[in-house]
Amino acid sequence: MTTRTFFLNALSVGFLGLFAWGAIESTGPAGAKAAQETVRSDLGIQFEVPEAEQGVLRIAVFNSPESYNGGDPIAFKTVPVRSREFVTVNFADLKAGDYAVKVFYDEDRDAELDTNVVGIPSEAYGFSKNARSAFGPPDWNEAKFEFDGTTALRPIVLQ
Ligand SMILES: [Ca+2]
Repeated sequence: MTTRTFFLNALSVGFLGLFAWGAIESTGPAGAKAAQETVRSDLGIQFEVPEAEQGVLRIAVFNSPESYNGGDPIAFKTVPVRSREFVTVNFADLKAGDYAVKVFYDEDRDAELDTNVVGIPSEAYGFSKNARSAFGPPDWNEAKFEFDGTTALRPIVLQ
């Protein structure tokens, strides 16, 4: 195996692992209970969607490095997008703390981040803080942001 092949395989695994939550059924926040505390908070995430046609945005919110690195998100949503547009998705009742967001635009609605033959994503994706890494997905420290538990709007540009 050449160094290049190894690198590309590692990159592919990194992306697939990081977006593995995409197949989770969109039934609301993970572990959500019917009765919630009365404190209202609202984390809005605004997306600039490229070349949208019939796909869906699959958005996941993580609150720890462990959940971010292949664990379950604390909240996730699936949002249909039918035209090129700005889309704002709100996540309610998140406590103050550090969060990171992953999103991809699932054009073919197969619940997976499609990749090309060398493992590079062929569907648009993004991370909070618009974190980017030249060598695969950005890590938690690059994508995390502090949410104060009231209201906030975080823009993410999909690329
Ligand atoms: Ca897909």
